[in-house]
Amino acid sequence: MNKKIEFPKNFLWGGATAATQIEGAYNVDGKSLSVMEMIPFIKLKDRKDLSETRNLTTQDLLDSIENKKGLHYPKRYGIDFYNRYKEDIALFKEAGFKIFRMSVSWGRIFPNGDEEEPNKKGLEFYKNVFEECKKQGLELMVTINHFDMPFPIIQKYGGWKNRKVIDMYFKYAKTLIDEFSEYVKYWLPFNEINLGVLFSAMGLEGDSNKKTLQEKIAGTYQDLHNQFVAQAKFIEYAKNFDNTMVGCMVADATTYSIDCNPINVFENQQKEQMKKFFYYDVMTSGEYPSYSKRFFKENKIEIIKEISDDQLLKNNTIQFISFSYYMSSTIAKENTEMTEGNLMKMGKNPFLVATEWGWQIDPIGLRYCLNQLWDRYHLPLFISENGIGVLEELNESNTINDDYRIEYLGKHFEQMSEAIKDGVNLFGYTMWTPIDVVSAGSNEMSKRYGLIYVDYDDYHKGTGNRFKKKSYYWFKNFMETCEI
Ligand code: P53
Repeated sequence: MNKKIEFPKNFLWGGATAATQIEGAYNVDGKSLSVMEMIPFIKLKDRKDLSETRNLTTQDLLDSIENKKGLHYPKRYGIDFYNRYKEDIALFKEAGFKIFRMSVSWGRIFPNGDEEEPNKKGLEFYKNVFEECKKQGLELMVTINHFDMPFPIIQKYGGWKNRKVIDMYFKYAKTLIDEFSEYVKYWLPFNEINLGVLFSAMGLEGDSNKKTLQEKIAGTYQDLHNQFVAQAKFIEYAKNFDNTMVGCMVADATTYSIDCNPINVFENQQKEQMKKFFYYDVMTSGEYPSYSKRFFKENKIEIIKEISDDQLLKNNTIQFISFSYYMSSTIAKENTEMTEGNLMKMGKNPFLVATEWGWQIDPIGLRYCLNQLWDRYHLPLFISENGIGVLEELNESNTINDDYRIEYLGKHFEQMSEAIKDGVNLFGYTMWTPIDVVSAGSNEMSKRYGLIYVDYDDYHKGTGNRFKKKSYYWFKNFMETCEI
């Protein structure tokens, strides 16, 4: 394209990852298994039967501990970042990153959740990683809990529905900020807090298959309330530290009404309220919005609170908003044609092209979303994930000419630049992902997002060696020239 676009000089550019998708080393130095590491790889015949990975029972999870069925659990191996972090961080720096977003694995720090003291070896690993980032001059954004609750907490305490887990989370989060405040400025208490509904189906709610849908939904909102409380406790504590900012992380995806039929337009508004604004509203205002009260009443959902919760939430709201943005979809009251995204179906939009996983690419939807969030909240915004997952193979020159990724990123950057001109206070962006990782939703290595190719297949076979893709060089050049 070769078009110059504008960004503020101090804009924070970088890349994002998550512990269970990169680290591996699932059973070393005292780490416990997290629920994410208990989901087996299932070869997708036509990439349409992802529901199989969602309907795990507690028994499936227990069987996985000793791997009774001889299955492959990709998130136990990641891309071996545990041993290769120095090489990877150097590559991120070389690409021109100013910030690196990563998550800490709870099970490395408090393997059972209820220990008195943190696991020294776990702290040591992250200290080494953070030191390395500091050496390379990378700012850090750390997700405290990126989908990976230690399984012992689910087994013994039943997961988030138990208020004891709030205290366990707080002890874990407090340990992190006590230990690492000098390295980490930006903290995200939970990744994509609005997707909890997916992971409660993966064991967080115990044997969720035995529950009715209504019971599952009600359980999810109770889990969520307890997460909001845990987050507020952390925000309260984080006020003791200078140069620290706590933000949210919501999976955002712009939705449009399928047409101008008022019934569909209103349906879209209601979906937006409960699927995204609800989360931002609670975390920015500390109150449950009025529309949610009606939703809970009509769906017979009763959230059990302690008296002090309301005040705690009110006094401890987030300082910035971060969100992931990959796609958009359409909404209709009655059935409409759907694309098959992993973990969720999305209404088709005839004006957009979808990836092989059914994620509809929509850069203008990002500008729309940025304006929406800025208008509504007037808080600094940060895009903590954005990118494209593709099936890729190294060519004979040991690289990949991923022009589609270059186009995807360039078009999104262009819209971000426009949004900033619209007046939106967007201060940073971490792409998903600087390096190929195991997919969160479909557990594949083959859904590749990286600027850097990693030589592992879906069964973790390969050398694990890293190869720069064409987009890596493009990104590096963009950092220097702002040319897309
Ligand atoms: P994968 C669904 C929709 C939007 C974001 O996802 C999502 C998901 C979960 O599948 O998750 C985020 O790997 C998440 C990352 C994840 C990334 O998006 O399923 O925060 O951990 O890898 C991409 O293609």
